[in-house]
Amino acid sequence: MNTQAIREKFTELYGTEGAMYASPGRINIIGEHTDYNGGFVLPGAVDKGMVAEIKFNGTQKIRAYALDLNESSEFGFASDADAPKEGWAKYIFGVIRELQKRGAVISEGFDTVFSGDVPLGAGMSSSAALESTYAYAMNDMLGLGFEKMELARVGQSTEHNYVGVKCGIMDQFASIHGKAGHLMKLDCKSGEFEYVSFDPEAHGYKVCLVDSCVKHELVGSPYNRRRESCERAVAAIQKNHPEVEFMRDAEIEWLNDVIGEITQEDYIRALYARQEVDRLREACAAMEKGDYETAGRRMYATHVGMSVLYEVSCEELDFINEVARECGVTGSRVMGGGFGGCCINIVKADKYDNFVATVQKKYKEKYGIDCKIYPVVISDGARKLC
Ligand code: GAF
Repeated sequence: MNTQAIREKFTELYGTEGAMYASPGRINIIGEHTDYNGGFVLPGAVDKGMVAEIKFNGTQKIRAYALDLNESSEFGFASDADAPKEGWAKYIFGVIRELQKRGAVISEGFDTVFSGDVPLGAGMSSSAALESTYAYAMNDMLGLGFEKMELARVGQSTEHNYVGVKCGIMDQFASIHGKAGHLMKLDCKSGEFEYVSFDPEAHGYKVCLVDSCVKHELVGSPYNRRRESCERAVAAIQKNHPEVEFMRDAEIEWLNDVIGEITQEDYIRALYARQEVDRLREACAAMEKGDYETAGRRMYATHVGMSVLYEVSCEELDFINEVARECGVTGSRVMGGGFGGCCINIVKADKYDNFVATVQKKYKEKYGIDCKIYPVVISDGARKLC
């Protein structure tokens, strides 16, 4: 990441140097849209993320500079009325406000420059990386003493209350907790998680993302409507089974029992969410035995569910998924929130080069766009750089 350029800009703007913090984006092998349904997810942090240089400035203002956009923003942080106009600055503002709501005393503002190499809108959680960078940095610089999970919740609440996306916990969790060479199997209902060693190369596989370069936009988008559909299905099921808190808790028969009480759309959304909970369990069990082929079949099934039932894929991602299937890729599916972004692929090492060349060629022929390939390197989570 471009720490040199951040430092130069920081010195130019503020005439001094600050501390540098970084947080990564994430991949997710399987378990999509399960986090806010109380299910499991299987993310890992990646080698792309956000870096920020920060120094307290003795004023009541935060002066922020987004290096990649060449934009600045200056705002107070005493109340929600101080919210900045710039969309990107709302993430920093939201994190500070959410820390304050949890009792943090932030007595002065700071100067900051940040930059990132997580592709925006690719479903790799650039926004969570930004939130995690500032949440982690403030906790460290001010000695606030928040647990890592609480820092993840600070980022999630920022999305809910200052950005307008009713996201689950996966992205911020992964960005904060990431560990090189490991995935994290998180139970999003209990908050319990375990690190799972992930070394596909040792099993003869490679993992890459194919970025459709079609932008997804979660803000004010159909993402929240998917969540509301699942919540309505849960409310209907609760009349017969009050113990059901999330779709994860429901049997599919219980969902079928209320089919006449909810819309067809709510039904297929909830069905996907419940099926995905099982698919994750099956894929995890298979991968623990080194059976990537079974895990890969579950990934394809997830893609179908996300495309047909949850309707968060798009023509371009369906095309990439189909090319993957034709090339004998072991597992492939749309990753993250959807509505564009990346397909994640687990590929046998000897099929990798052909897949990459074929998908690039066919995608260009069909859509006139160069798709991007990101080899997946599972890396550490939020940290201080210097
Ligand atoms: C987005 C959200 F931010 C996550 O919480 C998660 O729901 C994901 O979409 C889908 O699994 O990245």
